[in-house]
Amino acid sequence: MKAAKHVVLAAIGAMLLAGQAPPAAASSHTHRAEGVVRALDTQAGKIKIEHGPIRSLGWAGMAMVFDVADPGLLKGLKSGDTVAFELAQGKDGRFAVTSITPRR
Ligand SMILES: [Cu+2]
Repeated sequence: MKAAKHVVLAAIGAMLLAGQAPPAAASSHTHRAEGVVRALDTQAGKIKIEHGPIRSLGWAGMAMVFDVADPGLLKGLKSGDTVAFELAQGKDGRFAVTSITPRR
């Protein structure tokens, strides 16, 4: 799974940085990205986004499903919307969308 690969890569990165920064720093850091909405699940609080490269995470562009920090963030969004969004890593290592804004 692509999302799982991200978690593994993030964990490796966290280990490499362990000597210089407390692990908690990773969870409070926010990453900015842009992409196109490909699917929405407002009940489950999930969104599939075809995102461009996210340089701050070392991620290539791809389509992937993200958890949403607050299901209310999905209100008014639809498939095909171009969006700017922010990601933050939770304590469980998973990345969740913390803000999302359509660009029409
Ligand atoms: Cu991805």
